[in-house]
Amino acid sequence: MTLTCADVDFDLKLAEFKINGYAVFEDMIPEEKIDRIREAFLPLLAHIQERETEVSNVELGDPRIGQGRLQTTNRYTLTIPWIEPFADPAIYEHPVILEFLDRFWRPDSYVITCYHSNTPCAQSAFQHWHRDTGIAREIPHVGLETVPVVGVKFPLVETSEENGSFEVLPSTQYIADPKLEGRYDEILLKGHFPSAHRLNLKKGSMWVQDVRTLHRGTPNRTPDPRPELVVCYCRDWFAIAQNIEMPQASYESLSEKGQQLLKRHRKVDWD
Ligand SMILES: O=C(O)CCC(=O)C(=O)O
Ligand SMILES: [Fe+2]
Repeated sequence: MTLTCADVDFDLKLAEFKINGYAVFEDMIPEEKIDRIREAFLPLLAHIQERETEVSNVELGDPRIGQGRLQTTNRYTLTIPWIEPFADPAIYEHPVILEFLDRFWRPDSYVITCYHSNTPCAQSAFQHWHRDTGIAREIPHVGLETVPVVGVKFPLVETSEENGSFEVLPSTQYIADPKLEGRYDEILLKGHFPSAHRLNLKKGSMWVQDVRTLHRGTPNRTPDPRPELVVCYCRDWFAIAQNIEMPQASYESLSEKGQQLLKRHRKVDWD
């Protein structure tokens, strides 16, 4: 059984999100759906692994066969194409996620700006501790109570200490001290930070990430990739240089809610 809105204490989940800087929901996506998505994802990953042998900041390629880059050793970043089975309203219009965002922001006040993935593969290493935004550079240098951008993430496999589960340092989303920015690895690897926490997730879980919360990828010590997909949502007044690409016909086939969420898409010709 998958989770419905009636099963969720949203006030509690919002409090977890506001305090910890992330919130996890289990049993959100049926396992068969995740398995179908993983089967479609692995050839895209294989294509990037074969093509991208040098670390790069730029994602190259056609998203339908593989747009992505080698981010650091054996860790890949791919854009997810807006096609089946990835572009599934059961995921990007998940009622629990939309109810959470409606309450956190305001109904109809946010859009989807990206569909992406992070995949540590065998022999990947720790990432540097980082945020997925720039305090001061992108988000103003104040501890904003309500973050304007979140990532909604779901792993395509169970994640564990062995296969490189995501690590967060809870409650760091409000730190907005320019003197600390850029020094987190130096500080966190030296000092005592016992609240660092691994998100060991069941398949079918989704979690919402405040992009400011400090985190890092960890080594995958298994032979199998650990893919996680992320749908980015942001307030509709927030400018961000990200767009989902899709042809006009795909946009027209979306539900009314889908069209509203994807109104910032960029049209492409995929014939
Ligand atoms: O998926 C992971 O383990 C971490 C990836 C990450 O934080 C990033 O690439 O920004
Ligand atoms: Fe990150």
